[in-house]
Order: sequence, then C-alpha cells, then structure tokens
Amino acid sequence: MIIDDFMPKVGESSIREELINCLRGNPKTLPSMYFYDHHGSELFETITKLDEYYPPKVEVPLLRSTAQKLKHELENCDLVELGSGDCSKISVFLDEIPEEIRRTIVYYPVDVCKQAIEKSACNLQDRYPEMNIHGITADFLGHIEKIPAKRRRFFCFFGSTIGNLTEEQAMKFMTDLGKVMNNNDRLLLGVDMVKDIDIIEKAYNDSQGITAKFNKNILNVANDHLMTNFDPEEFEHVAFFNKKYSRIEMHLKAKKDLEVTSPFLKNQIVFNKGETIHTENSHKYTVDGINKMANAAGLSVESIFNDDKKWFSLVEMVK
Ligand code: AVJ
Repeated sequence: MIIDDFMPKVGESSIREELINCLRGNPKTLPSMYFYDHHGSELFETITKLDEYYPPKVEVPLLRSTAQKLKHELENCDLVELGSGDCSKISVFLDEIPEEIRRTIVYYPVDVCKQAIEKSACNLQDRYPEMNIHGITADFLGHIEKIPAKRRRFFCFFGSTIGNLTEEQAMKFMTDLGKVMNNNDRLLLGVDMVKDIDIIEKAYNDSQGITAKFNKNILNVANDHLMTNFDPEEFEHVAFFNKKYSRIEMHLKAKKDLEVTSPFLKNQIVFNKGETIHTENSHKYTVDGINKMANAAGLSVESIFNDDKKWFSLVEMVK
C-alpha cells in the first residue's frame, strides 16, 4: 500500500491567504473543503448515519445494484475515487465485485483528509487483501493531473460531493476531468436530485444538532490555520434551500457583534450581529443539469441508475 501526499500543510501561507480572502469578502465565506479536518471528517461520518440525512440511505443500495451491472467494466482498471472519505461507499461497491476481478484492480482513494486516507486505506486492505491500493491526499479540484494514467481508469465521485460546487465550478471541474480522461475511461457520478424541500431541509437541520456541530467546526479549522479566536458557540447554524440556485446553503450567523483577530492580520475581522459566513452549497440536480455537466466534460451519458423515488442518481459517463 502506497500513500502520496500532495496537500498543503497547516502553517502554509497559501491556505492562510485563501482563508483570509474568503473572510474578508462580502459576503464572508469559507470553502467547504475546510470542513474535513480529522474531527470534521468524523462528524460527517456521524451525519451519514442520521435518519434525517437521506442521501446515503438511497445511494448505498443503489451502489450495490449498480456494481452488479458494471462489474465487468472494472476488470484491469485503475479505480480512482475522488473524495473517498472513510471509503464506506467504495466498499459497498467492491463487495459486489468478484474477487477475481478485484485482484486486477488498483484502487486510488483521493481525499483532502490525510487521516481519512490512512485509516480507510488500511481498513480496505484488510478487507480486500487481493486488491492493490494507492492512496493520494489531494484536492481533486487542483490536483487532478496527479492521478496516474497508465491504464484504463474508472473514476468514481460518489456522495453528491459535486453538489458542493457552484454551477460554474462544477462545469470547470467536469471540463478538467473530461480533459484528463482517455478514450474508454468511465465516470460514475453520484448526484442528489431535486425533491420535496421539507425533506431536503430536514437533512441539513438534524434534530441532534450534529450538522450544526459540523458547520461550526469549520471555525476551529480556521483557528488552526489563522490562529484566529473564533468561538464557534457565538455563531448559529443556518441551513435552507435556495430555490433560485436549487441548492442547500449552510451559513454561520453571528449571535452578536463580534471582532475576530489573527496575528496574520493587521485589522480585526468585524461581524455585525446577524451577519453570516457562507460555508457550504449543496446543489440538487435535475436530469437536465446532469446532461449539461456531461456535455461540458465532452462525455456521453451511458446510463442513469436511480432508486424508485428518483431521489438520487448514479450517472455512468464514458469518454
Ligand atoms: C459530502 C458534500 C455530499 O452536501 O450533503 C452534509 C456534506 N453538509 N451535511 C452534502 C454535508 C452538511 C455533504 N457532501
């Protein structure tokens, strides 16, 4: 098992600059990629087990049935999973693949969280001793070219992580991915579909407050990088469906007037009571939107695999 690390480290100025720019913006933002430090990745794992957070409940059975249908496409492939997280999704998928086929696969989990890659690659190696694993810690938006291209590749991008990107970012991501893909490379893309707004909003406002903790934890991550003095408890978790953009937005709302300082900043960051930091978008798609993304990437949609209610789609695209 190999792990390559391409992520910038805590203390690197590129991260500080990005975060400072975001917090100086109007409106203030923080990139959702920064949710996933060690603690944030664990909180997200807890979210995936909540009753209200429906996406994994729908996606997991869909992964099983889809793997059954696509297993022969995986023979002698490099299986590249973008945003592999705890690798729970790919194990559902791989469980359906016969051992003789798994033996011919090299699995490349790609994730921003080094701890997640290390832990999950080890677990996976125990579960599938016959399979080769090569972990990569990278931000797949910036480092897509770091992914080896020696053999035919089967890209997986599950969990509707693509939903975190704005339409413009998603188009750029798909275009970049389309460019690095070779003929006959495949992509299996998980997207959360538009549905009843109540159901969507409940998924991001769970009754146990885990999503609130997850949202607020991004302030601890900012504190780690910027040595700021954010107190997460001085902010309120806000999540709602924005119809215009067909997305859930998560924000952190200042409960009172606040000033935040950092040794890397000349001036404080000032918050008026009620002011928010926009921390995440989670887009919900239509079939139309899916086709637009495929077109942007120069890929053709082979199949769209759905659950009965059409809450979630696994989209198979081929170059
Ligand atoms: C991991 C990006 C798919 O957008 O639903 C869960 C992250 N945010 N609850 C999502 C998340 C709040 C999740 N993704």
